[in-house]
Amino acid sequence: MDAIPELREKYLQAIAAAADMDALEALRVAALGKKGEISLKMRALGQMSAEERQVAGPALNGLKAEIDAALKARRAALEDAMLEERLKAEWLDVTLPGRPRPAGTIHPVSQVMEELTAIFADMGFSVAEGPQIESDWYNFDALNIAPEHPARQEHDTFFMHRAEGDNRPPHVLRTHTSPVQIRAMQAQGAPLRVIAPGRVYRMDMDQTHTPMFHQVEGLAIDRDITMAQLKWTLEEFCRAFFEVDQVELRFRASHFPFTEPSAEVDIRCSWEGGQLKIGEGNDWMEILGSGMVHPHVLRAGGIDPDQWQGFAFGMGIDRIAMLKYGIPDLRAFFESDLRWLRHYGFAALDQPSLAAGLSR
Ligand code: 2NL
Repeated sequence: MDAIPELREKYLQAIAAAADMDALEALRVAALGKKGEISLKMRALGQMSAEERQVAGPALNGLKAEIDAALKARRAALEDAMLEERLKAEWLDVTLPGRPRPAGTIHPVSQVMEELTAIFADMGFSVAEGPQIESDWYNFDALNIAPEHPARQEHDTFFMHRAEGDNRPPHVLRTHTSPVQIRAMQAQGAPLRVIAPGRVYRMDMDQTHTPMFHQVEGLAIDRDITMAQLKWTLEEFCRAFFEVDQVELRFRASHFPFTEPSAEVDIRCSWEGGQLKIGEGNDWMEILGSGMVHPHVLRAGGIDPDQWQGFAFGMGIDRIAMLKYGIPDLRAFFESDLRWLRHYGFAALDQPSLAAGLSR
């Protein structure tokens, strides 16, 4: 076995050179463990003479203390180095700007649907929804549209394919959201105040028409509903929707199968330098159709026309979105062009509510 100075030299050198905690622990065991070199030497003190012991004892104790201290110092140094390493690896600049996340936008049609829903909700209308594939009864017959009516013909309406021998009634892609209101009448009876916003389909495709577009219809039924209330409701809607203090509406006599009398509604506006202003000027722009619900239609909805009457109206959502937000081309609405969506889309947190000041 080595003498004390050799042991001292050997362990102090090895400890100083230990590369990690495992190597250090192995050295501790080799020197000071139960069967470690220094422990064995201490055990051997018993066999020595008193004189020998007096020299060897303190020397061994001193060596043990020295090695203990060297182990502790090396452990601390290794721990420091490890921490230093980690800090280097996990370094983080908290002043860097956040990474941009791709965020979608709200389509102008969705935005406008939310806006008009909030406005009509404030006037006591609830939202009704229904299927986009309808029987021809709900889409036409119930609305007093005769079988010979041109709107029914193949060139306007998308008919669902039917296999030979299928005897179910013909079904169509709804050409307006009126059938939703027929269903609302049947399900809820009178009195009733609903709007029906949604997708509708007509076989039409040019600069200003797409085969799918969006419509909102409204229906108010009570014992003594009048056209004056229709006019007030529409004025109030236009004031809130277009965010102007003054609006003026003009009713022009018209004809729809489902209303009698019927009126097309124009709004006072001006077009100057390609800029539309609502509520002022000397132009009139048609924005919707309306009228008093035809007795046949009330009856189809299960409502007695001798007890109840109502007004109804319908307008194109895509068109009023274009007017309000100055969007020039209808067809771009449905092309899913990301640049268009980013330009005309709305932030998800920019949702309308009357409390947020939509109405005035
Ligand atoms: C237009 C004209 C209109 C209606 C829709 C309707 C619905 C029921 C009963 C009676 Cl359930 N009428 N809807 C009434 C008048 C006009 O739409 O030009 N739309 C874009």
